[in-house]
Amino acid sequence: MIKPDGVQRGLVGEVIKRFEQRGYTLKGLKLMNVEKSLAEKHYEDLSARPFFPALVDYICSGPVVAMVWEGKGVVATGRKMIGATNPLASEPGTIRGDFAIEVGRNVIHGSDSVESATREIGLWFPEGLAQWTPVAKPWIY
Ligand code: RTP
Repeated sequence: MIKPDGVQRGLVGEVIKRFEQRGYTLKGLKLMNVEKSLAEKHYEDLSARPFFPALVDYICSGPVVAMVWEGKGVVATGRKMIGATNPLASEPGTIRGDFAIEVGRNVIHGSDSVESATREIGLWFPEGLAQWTPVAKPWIY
């Protein structure tokens, strides 16, 4: 998910470009405003943390771009491409390492496990995903 600051700063194309160029396949994409209930559900594991109310307000503060990416190792590799939670600890070359300095404005969210991704796809895309016709090119996963 490209968070509101990423959308406001015009980083949508940059993020999509990085995932496409790496070889991942776009399976879902939408610009949307986030209801408080969805943000609270998405981050429910963090509900006891002191920054939770500010985090929910941040996610609801403007449109986000929800995306689903598919391909070999996409969850683990996607997290590497995104960088550490605190952008000051993110390596240059990662999305947060190249574009952010504030943990509370860190541009993008990525699911932290396949199980989380499955849960989050259900939350963010209850309508389901577009269907791809299988392609006979082995380098497109
Ligand atoms: P995300 O879920 O957004 O991909 O981030 P993450 O796994 O790298 O980090 P997580 O621990 O799940 O935290 C979720 C988001 O909460 C905000 N945060 N603020 N003020 C703070 O100390 C603090 N710590 C975390 C960040 O926006 C983080 O991405």
